[in-house]
Amino acid sequence: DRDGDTGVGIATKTKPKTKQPALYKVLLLNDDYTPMEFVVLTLQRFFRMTIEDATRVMLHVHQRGVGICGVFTYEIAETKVSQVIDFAREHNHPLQATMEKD
Ligand code: TYC
Repeated sequence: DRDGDTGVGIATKTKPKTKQPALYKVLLLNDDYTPMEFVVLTLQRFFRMTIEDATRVMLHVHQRGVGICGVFTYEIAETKVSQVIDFAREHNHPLQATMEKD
């Protein structure tokens, strides 16, 4: 690009900047104490799952140790992790969640 007709050029290159945001999986972790029913309720409340999907995810985590609740942008994923951990703590359950890049 050029600056008028002084012959002096100023770089004004613009970039089409529509990058996809990085995505993060929210993971639920198994433990020996949190009641299955509470895990199902948590998945329904914060991940808008049906009771069927929530039960499927809960049983997967119970059997395999870890499972995916959903995939979100960074800030949303962080919020979901906090909501799960805070909700569990309020009810004195050790349920834990974490996030990792997709
Ligand atoms: N393992 C727990 C129990 O037997 C149930 C459970 C499932 C806990 C999933 C946490 O993320 C979890 N009561």
